[in-house]
Amino acid sequence: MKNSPAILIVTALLSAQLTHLVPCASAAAKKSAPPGADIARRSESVAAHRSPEEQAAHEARIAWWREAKFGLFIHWGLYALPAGEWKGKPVAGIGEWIMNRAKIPVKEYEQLAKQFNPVKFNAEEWVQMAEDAGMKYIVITSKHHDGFAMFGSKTSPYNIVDATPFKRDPMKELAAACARHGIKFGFYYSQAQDWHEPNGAGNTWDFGPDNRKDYDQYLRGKAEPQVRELLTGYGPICLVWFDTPRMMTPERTARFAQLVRTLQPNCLIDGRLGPGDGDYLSMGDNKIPPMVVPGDWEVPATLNHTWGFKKDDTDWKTPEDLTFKLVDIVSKGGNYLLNVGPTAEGVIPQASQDNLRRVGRWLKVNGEAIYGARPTPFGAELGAQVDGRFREAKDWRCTTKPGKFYFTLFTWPAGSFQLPPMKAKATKAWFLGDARTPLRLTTTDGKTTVSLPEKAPDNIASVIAVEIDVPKPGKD
Ligand code: H79
Repeated sequence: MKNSPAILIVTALLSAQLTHLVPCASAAAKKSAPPGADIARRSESVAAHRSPEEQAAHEARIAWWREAKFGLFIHWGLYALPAGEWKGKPVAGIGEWIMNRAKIPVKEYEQLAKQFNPVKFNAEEWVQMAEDAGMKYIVITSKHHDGFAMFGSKTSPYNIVDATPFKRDPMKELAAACARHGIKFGFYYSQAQDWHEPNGAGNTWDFGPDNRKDYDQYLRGKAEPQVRELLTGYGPICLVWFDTPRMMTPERTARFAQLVRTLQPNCLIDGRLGPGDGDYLSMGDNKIPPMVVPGDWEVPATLNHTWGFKKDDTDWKTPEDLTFKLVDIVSKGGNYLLNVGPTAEGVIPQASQDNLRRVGRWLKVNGEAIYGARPTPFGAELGAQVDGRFREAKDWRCTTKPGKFYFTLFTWPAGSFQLPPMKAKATKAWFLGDARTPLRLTTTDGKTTVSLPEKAPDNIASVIAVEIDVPKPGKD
């Protein structure tokens, strides 16, 4: 099937908008190149420009993140009030884009602030849920493209403390709750698009085309001062998650990077600030690469089809699917940042909570295969080229730690599991959660199999831990 001109134009616009920071998914599926090769190149180029000093600083601040693997993304803002519907009509697309999709004038959209009163918001409950889900960091929208600050800001009165009946600063409460739970706390901040500001990027319906705006006036007058506020008023911030770097030149990018590096040297910068200076590569939204990707990278993803709450979107990914995606991403070397969209009352939809907690219960038993784990040394289990197209395989995934392999089985084999060909010798095997019961290992003709019971011990996926004896060079 050929792509329609409309789709091609949208694709071109999106890839232009996310210039070299977010890999283009369609390129990964191109016929001749090995799958994932272009993404691997982009990932390596993130680190390429760093000086040795910068590289050392980067290594120090990203160490926790490499262990963490699994984080909670929260999209919360005024858009939770219309929740995907404007003037009685559903508005297609992601919920937090409603102002743009329905071309709502600033004067009208602003009125939402007067009704925003999330009395059911409870920071402790949100952070407890993240902990129950096995997530190690939280990233929340401090300001999305609509320009509304969800924190008390001295820079602009268009913020939750000054413009709503709620009057509280939920970011202060979340920062405190995260500190109590030992969960890292970070901010999403839309640095480029700001549909509330005459000189911010994106609002062409009120303010005309972006190329006629005084963009630096907006950056210096609002975005940079607000990022400063976020990095000085909320304790240690683990990460600032910038997005959609429209019109972000290297000079503008460097201004934000310098602000972050000066105020909080341990704070990470995601891969969407602008050209250069990110600590890791951000994959496209919901885009899981087909192969192992070297370097540091993250997949930001939704539980349904929207980031901000939409009342009609109840198409939830199952706990089984979420667990597969988590293991899949970790086995390819990445982190998974998984989103919830709380309601305007301040409640995380029950289905999101239930599904995330189910993943958390799986992690309680099997987390050893995830936290701090390195990617698969094999790769054949991920899939293969069939008729010039990459066909994904989903039977099992492998993650590793020094001296150990973890095989997570999503399809239960009859009788035994054959280990992939390896130089190392497998010396011991057991199920995570049952380390005291050894599984029998048999080697014939150089092939090692693990004997399995008839029934899988875990309803979602069982993990076989295998201890290996790596041949030391120069011995035997
Ligand atoms: O914050 C979430 C999204 O709002 C943000 N990134 C994640 C983490 C994001 N900003 N832009 N995009 C994602 C790409 C946007 C694409 C679309 Fe559209 C928005 C497709 C449909 C609505 C723009 C407007 C392109 C077509 C119509």
